[in-house]
Amino acid sequence: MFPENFLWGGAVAANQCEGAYNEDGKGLSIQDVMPHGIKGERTAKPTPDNMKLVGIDFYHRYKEDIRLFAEMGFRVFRLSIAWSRIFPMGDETEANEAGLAFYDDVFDECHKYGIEPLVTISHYETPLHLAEAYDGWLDRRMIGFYERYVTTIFQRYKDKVKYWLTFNEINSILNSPFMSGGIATPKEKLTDSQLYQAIHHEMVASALATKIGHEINPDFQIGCMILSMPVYPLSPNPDDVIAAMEEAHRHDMFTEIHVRGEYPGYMKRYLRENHIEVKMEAEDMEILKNTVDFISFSYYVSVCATADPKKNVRGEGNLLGGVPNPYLKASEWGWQIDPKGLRYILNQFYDKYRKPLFIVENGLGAVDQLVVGKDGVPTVYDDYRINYMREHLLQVEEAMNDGVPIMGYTSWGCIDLVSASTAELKKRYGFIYVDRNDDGTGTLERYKKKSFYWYKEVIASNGESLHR
Ligand code: BGP
Repeated sequence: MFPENFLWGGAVAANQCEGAYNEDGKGLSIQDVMPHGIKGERTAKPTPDNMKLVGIDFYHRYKEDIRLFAEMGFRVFRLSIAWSRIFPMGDETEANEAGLAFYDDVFDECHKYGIEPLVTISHYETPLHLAEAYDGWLDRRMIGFYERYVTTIFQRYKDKVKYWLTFNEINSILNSPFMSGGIATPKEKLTDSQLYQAIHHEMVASALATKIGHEINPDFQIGCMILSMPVYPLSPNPDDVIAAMEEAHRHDMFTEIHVRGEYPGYMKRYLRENHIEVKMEAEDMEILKNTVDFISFSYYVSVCATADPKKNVRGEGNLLGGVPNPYLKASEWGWQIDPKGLRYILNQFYDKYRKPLFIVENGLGAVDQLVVGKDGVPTVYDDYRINYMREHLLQVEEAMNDGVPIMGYTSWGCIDLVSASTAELKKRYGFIYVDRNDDGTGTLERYKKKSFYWYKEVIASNGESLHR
């Protein structure tokens, strides 16, 4: 049974849907020079093949989109604020009023329908200038720029936004230092000491945001946001079990620090044994003690780990990837589908941290076929997406039956948007189809898919319809 106050909704990120990349004083963000996602080359300046420059034009069409979310019955809408709309360069002292006003309007529009905004403060959209001039989070001064940014938005929206997430998938910096951490130094040249230094800066900044937010409005609910990925041992061999544990620890560290306010022992050991040096200021340990109110996470895939180097061959999968599981099928993009992994990770999070949980991303990226529907209106018969979501939501219910407190569920890409990893539009997640293609064609019209009506029913019945 889903509780009465369960927050049903959907999620997007500014850089993947807004477009309007240079309007109303917005500065460039790192996404504006990433036309091909995480694997492609960066460009010197924005190029027309970059689908994010136009996105799905949410910047101009948010009223229509929020109305459609309301029609589905959303109680929450997760979105991010584009940092470079508020501070175009990132290091200036004056905020851009036009950027602030835009989000005022978006939040007002949500409240018009009783939809609670859930805001990611930094979702893979560091101002480009901060990447180029400071090497992103490698530089300790980033903490100050982020502090100014969060203070500005907390003060501005203190009566409009209650739920906040400090950094999207903060642990993804391990694999995508540019997209996740704005670190311009190429990944191959980055030393482990630099990487963990940047992580430390982000952890301090995240804790500082929690502190500042609670001072500005004690009712704020501030969470961390983790890319979750259950790691199973590839075999019952104890060496594989330990390999899985150690792989999980690399990511657990992020939640651990957010919840307990200090580095865990296994991390200190990892740093020591790998001769990784991280400079920490005296005040950092105090700042880290500002712990989060809840844990939020994305869930798409599980992976396996093995101690056998011959079998340790990584497959595709979200930003991180791991050894494929022989028992699971994969999506068209090679991401292995594992609904039970969601129940497993929910239990794991709660067993370890005893904090309320929020599933803020989950969904299926697939190629959709727009066809003429029975009523003559174009639609997509996306039964594959419905099945995927039903299977996952039933496991959410299982976890709640296990006693895990879950605040809500926001499906990823509730309206089609540009993919983060590959920058494609053809990888669609939405309940709402957007007529826009990777060659830049399309009217940007919105069409309801079959899953739109299905999700509406799930919300209206508070999960009951999942059993029909
Ligand atoms: C997560 C990101 C999102 C989102 C999602 C799906 O890692 O937080 O921004 O895009 O994955 O990934 P993709 O867009 O690569 O299919």
